[in-house]
Amino acid sequence: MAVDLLLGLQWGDEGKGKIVDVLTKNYDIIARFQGGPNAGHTLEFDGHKHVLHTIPSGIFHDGTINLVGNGVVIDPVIFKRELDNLAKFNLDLKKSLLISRKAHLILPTHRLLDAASEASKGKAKIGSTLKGIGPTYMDKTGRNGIRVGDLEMENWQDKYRALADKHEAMIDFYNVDVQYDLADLEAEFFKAVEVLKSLTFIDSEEYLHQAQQDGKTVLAEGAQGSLLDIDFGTYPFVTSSNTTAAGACTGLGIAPGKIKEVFGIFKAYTTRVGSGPFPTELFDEDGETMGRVGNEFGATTGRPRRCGWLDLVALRYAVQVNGVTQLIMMKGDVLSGFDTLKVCTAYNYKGKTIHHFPYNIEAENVTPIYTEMKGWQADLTKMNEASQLPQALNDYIDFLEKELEVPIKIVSVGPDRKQTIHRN
Ligand code: 2SA
Ligand code: MG
Repeated sequence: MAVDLLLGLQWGDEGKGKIVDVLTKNYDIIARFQGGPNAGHTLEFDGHKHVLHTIPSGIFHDGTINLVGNGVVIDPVIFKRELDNLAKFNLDLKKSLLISRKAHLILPTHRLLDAASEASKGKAKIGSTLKGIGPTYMDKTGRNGIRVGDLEMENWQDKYRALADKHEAMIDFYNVDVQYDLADLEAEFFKAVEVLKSLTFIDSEEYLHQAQQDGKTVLAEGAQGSLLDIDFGTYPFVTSSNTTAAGACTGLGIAPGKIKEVFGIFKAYTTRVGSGPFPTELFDEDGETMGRVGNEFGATTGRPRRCGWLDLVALRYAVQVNGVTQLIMMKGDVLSGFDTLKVCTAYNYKGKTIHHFPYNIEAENVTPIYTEMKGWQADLTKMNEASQLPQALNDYIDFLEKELEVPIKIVSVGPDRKQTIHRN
């Protein structure tokens, strides 16, 4: 019996979907524990490319159970769309996709509130994906939310009406230009709720407890990244859930002592989508090259991602907060062709050299201090064994392992399942 976690260590989009898909064969259950359809997990295999938003990344594996945990927020409309996209695979979703009764629902008005809130902030906007994530978690902690389990009750629509009416008043209060036709949105929502109800709702903490008793293995799949954590991220430019390891305990009902491996996944460089500070961000040709070669566009919104050098100050912080036991490095192939690579190992913070991640990383306080390393030229995308990796890449990996004090066990050299190198 064991629960392992897989988490993004940067600002999201590290490639979690691909790695969960690669690791799935080792687990009986894949569980999402936080976030919602703001996530975009991309999987590529057999020439197909799939983006999942709410559904766990083990869905394409026969015999794997996929669980949407209590910490997740679900938009029935987007969920239905995901299901529609899966239809051609003939999966037995009634059996392989289970949903926690305690997961909260994203209502159409939550999405509208998200838009109104962002519009009211002007230039200071968070850069939200506008999926209603913040307002839904606000209703959860404000004790007003509607949960999946409510859909099994007679009177849930009364609860819905009261909450949606309140939201409309709040939207008016923002006094910004948000156009909508609630009747249309609600028709779509209620139709999607019926589809959601055709799936299996469970008391997921009890289910996971039993599964562990029966010797089953669980992989908890994180969404977004550690630097977007509501507590430890670059607040307020964060998402509204705990994306770090502790979130798996509260988002699934798993006791801390049950967690074994914590897989931390990071890109060989750094990206960020949305607003907020980013010390190693590049505005030059190098940053442009990373974005182009790495195809750095949001999987949910298509927004171009900001790119920059690897930031070991931030990465070390994420490794600490999560208790990472194994590292997985993604997209090393994107750095092929650079003569010189830079890695940020410390910050100049208000004139002093520091090695920890400070309260405020705004550009006026923080300048990255870089170590330069030799780049590699070889095309990595056809490689599948550690012995094939160029020396300069091995040096890069050794340097990171020394700085982070955690082994890098997997190096990914392309989006396909097959482009994955295991190191011992
Ligand atoms: P939100 O939507 O309210 O949670 O946004 C708050 C901040 O969190 C960031 N955020 C993300 N950053 C990277 N990837 C995310 N998911 C999608 C993907 C993003 C996309 O996987 O590609 O398609 O644009 C994600 N979700 C939230 C967001 O940019 C805000 O800074
Ligand atoms: Mg993503």
